[in-house]
Amino acid sequence: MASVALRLNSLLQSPPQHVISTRSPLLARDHLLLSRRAPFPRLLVRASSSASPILKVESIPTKPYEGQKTGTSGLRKKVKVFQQENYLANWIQSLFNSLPLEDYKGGLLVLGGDGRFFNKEAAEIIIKIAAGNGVGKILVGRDGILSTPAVSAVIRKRKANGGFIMSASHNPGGPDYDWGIKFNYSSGQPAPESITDQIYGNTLSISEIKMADIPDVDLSSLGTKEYGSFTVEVVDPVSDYLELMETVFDFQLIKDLLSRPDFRFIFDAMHAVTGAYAKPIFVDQLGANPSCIMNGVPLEDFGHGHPDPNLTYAKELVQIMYGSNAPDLGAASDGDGDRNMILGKGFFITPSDSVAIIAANAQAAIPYFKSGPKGLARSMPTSGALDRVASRLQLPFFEVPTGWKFFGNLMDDGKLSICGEESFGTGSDHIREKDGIWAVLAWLSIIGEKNKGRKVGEKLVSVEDVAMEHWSTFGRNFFSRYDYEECDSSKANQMIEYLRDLISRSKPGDAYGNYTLKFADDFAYTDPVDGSVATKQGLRFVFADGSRIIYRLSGTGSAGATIRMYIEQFEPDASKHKVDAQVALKPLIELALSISKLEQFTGRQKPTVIT
Ligand code: VG1
Ligand code: CO
Repeated sequence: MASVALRLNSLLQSPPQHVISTRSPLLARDHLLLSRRAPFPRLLVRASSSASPILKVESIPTKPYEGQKTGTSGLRKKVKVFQQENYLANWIQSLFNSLPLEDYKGGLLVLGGDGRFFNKEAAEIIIKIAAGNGVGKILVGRDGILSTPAVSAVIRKRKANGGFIMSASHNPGGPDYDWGIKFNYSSGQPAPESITDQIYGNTLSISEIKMADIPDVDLSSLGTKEYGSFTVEVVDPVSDYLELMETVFDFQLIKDLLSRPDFRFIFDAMHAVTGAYAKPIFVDQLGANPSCIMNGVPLEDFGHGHPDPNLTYAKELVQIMYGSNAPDLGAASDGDGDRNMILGKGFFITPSDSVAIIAANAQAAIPYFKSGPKGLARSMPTSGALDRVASRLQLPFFEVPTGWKFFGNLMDDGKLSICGEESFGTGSDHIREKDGIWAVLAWLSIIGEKNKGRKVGEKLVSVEDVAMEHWSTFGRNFFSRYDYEECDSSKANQMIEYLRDLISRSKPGDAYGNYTLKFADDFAYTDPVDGSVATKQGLRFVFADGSRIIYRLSGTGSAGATIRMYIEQFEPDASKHKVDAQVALKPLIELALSISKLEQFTGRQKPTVIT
């Protein structure tokens, strides 16, 4: 690979006989004519029969677009925005312009996505630009499918230089909805802000796209295609990921649970990417009944759904789990398979509790953690339930800003193995992304372990029992999040500025209703590994009894502004643990609405989603 890289390198740097300055109609026709001949790629790219391959690269002039700034997780916009001429190409080329040459020249990249509308066209654009910039090989999931955790797993297993994920995650898909692109680095983690800021800078001055003149690649069948010095390999989207899961979990333990006649499991793939993983993993490997998979076929528009596994958007599953004769464990995952929701019979596990419960039980139930987790971490707005587990298990603990990219350094440095976000994200250092299927397997392992040896007819330890037992040991952190989606941006910003000003004037000891302020701030984080600093990561009001109110603007939306309001209060008294979170938190929620004057600023009387 290295010598090919060098040759390609010098070719790309050497002038024009191999480089055509613009696309011409003649070229397009040539392209068509040639593509009917076999084997087309060799004809086009081999200048001679010698071992020295030449890939024809076009230089396409382009103009910058405004607003290609990466948010919490990748660049997300409406499909129609991405369909503008060169919009995606500009961003991809700007990415290559931002990476050090040695990170991709002659190197290996991975490409996959959640199967949403526009992925097919996007994959072809990305492949051609990767080839045009001298990438040696690209591994693509069949039909362009790879979940976000699977991309991370493939990057790590194949020692790739990085990878692209074509997904707007939990945002809806289809011609009128959202599309997105994320880039992950060589340990499989989302690109850090130092890179995404550079990409954004480059999008503002881009003038040229380097695109290889190769035909569209057929991504529907497995195998390798060579285009001179550039290779495309279409891989099975499941096998590397499944292999990894087998090393993390005790599959026999889960099989034993799933084969019990007194245990029923249901998984809602929400017509999103985990549809491709659910049957091979839960049914074929773990013996679950095929009828346990709902909405298992990935669709370009997620069946008109909003592939966000929460109580509002996964309502079909929620109805089943709260209905009569509900299964024992219900789970769902989002568009790109990195989020998860866990439900028991008529019982919702908040993601903040889920990560704490997984961490507390990991050593007993999951072979990957047989020596115990190295450390625990959560995003700032996630409840403090995990902090209590860390302190009891005497583990290093970290609080990072919202977004999975902040966990990667801690994992690479051996400081962290289990972490989570309140936004239905849970995961570990087996990869560098949150992982929906992993979380479901973790819960199946915990329930399996707790019921090991129980005879049919004996009462099983339920999801609810596990949560109650956890709360009686650690206390309960009541938590809720209110989302106000698609607010008017300027009004949402005014509210945030108003709160910033209030914070600058606040001091410890101030009274807020019945609560006494401990401190209020705008969360900033210094990465303990590389010293990088992230500021303005959420406005916090922390009270003397540990209760918290947090406000942030979402960085993943594609229209208007989404305000997120997070509320948390600790309750040590076990006799109060069964209270509904909305009831327990009512006074604090009212205080949060009044402090922020949210209704006054936005005109919204009700949130769009309550978690
Ligand atoms: C949201 C969540 C955040 C998560 C991010 C990406 O970001 O709050 O915790 O990491 O989505 O998740 P924001 O900025 O909208 O609050 V995913 O599943 O979209 O990759
Ligand atoms: Co996601």
